[in-house]
Amino acid sequence: MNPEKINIIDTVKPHRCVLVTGGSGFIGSNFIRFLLTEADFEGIVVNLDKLTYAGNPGNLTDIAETFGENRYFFHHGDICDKPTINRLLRHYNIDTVVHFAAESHVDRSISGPGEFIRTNIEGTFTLLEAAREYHSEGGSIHFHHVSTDEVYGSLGDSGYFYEHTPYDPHSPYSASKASSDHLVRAYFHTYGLPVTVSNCSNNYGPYQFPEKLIPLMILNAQEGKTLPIYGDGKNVRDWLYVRDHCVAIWLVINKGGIGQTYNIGGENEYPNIEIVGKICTILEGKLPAKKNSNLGLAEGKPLGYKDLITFVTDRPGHDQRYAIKADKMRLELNWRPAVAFPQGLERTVDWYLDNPEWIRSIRSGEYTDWIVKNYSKR
Ligand code: NAD
Ligand code: TDX
Repeated sequence: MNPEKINIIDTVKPHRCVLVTGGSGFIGSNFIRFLLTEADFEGIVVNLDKLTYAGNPGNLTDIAETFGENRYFFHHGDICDKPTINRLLRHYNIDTVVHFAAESHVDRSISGPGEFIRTNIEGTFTLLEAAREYHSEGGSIHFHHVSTDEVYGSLGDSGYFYEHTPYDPHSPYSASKASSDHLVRAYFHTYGLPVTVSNCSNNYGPYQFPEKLIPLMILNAQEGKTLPIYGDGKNVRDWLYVRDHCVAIWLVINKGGIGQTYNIGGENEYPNIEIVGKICTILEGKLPAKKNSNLGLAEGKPLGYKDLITFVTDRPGHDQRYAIKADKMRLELNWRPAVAFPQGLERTVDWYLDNPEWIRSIRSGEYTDWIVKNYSKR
């Protein structure tokens, strides 16, 4: 039996229609694929996505072909647009909202925090207001909010983040996510809106936009570009394979306590420099640098992928270490991450090597043309 196959049939509530926000992004698209192809779920998925630079309908082309017009519906829209959300909730009889939509990249939040405040705080508020009204009219709804461990701040060499760890966000991104978490819990306490919240560690896997550490390093190395390491490279992150995260979210929605928060971690802590070293080693095995014409063989050029590593100025306010103790997930919901890091990282490298067309489309931004093609006719 495949140990990664988790049977949650006995736990599934009779969901009919799930609204996924940000379903064209990295985790959202993996979640929709999991729900429609692997989970014990027979309902409908509605994906509401604004298709920012990070949202790509190409992440779900196969899903749209297989389930479109039947069990998968895409709506191009903004979570700050309340009339649209009101219409979707009622039209589809939504009973579950899984809220992924966000501005998600810390570096972008440092150079331009405004959009983070708008989408992550105002957008979550708008969704909550719409859900509250729908609920007060008798609509049965469960609101699951997807958040991050960055809300807890930074750890030293020891210790872990627990659900009860006080919030101490340091970047505009984490401050905006912290604010949205508080709003979600406030709607539970004040209005009785049925909510759950999950805070997870760094995800990795297929379809991640190549601005985040792992895909950026895979693509840069493959293309013979420098591998920029912020500061001394000793900052530590805990890595969670995206499918493990999707399984955990679905368990929380089906078995989690209403009003409860669950921390989801990968049990995979590594300093950044080690991660980049591992990526270089895997790539050397699959596409030896000496045979990669992007690196060049001329004198003075790099000999191997590790020679591309370049230490650069540190990220302002760079959190030192994140680490989650996922005891509550383990003890209450019997969940543990199934994918070991070496296996997950190799799978991820393979996926990026095997999908040059996806990378080309992401790089060209041509998926934006998809919006024009599909929506200008209206
Ligand atoms: P992502 O940046 O890959 O995708 C975000 C998606 O949201 C995109 O499809 C984008 O088009 C959409 N979006 C942005 N603004 C929108 C708006 N105003 N209205 C509708 N759609 C909008 O993000 P991700 O990495 O998949 O993260 C998903 C969620 O998980 C986020 O809430 C993030 O904070 C959280 N999270 C991510 C990680 C991680 O490692 N990636 C870790 C912890 C938590
Ligand atoms: O080029 C780089 N060089 C580098 O050293 C990049 C892009 C990152 N880094 C470092 C910064 C971090 O210590 O690598 C680490 C990981 O960076 P990111 O991939 O940007 O992730 P992080 O800042 O940890 O935040 C991520 O995890 C929590 C997601 O982007 C968030 O959405 C999530 O909430």
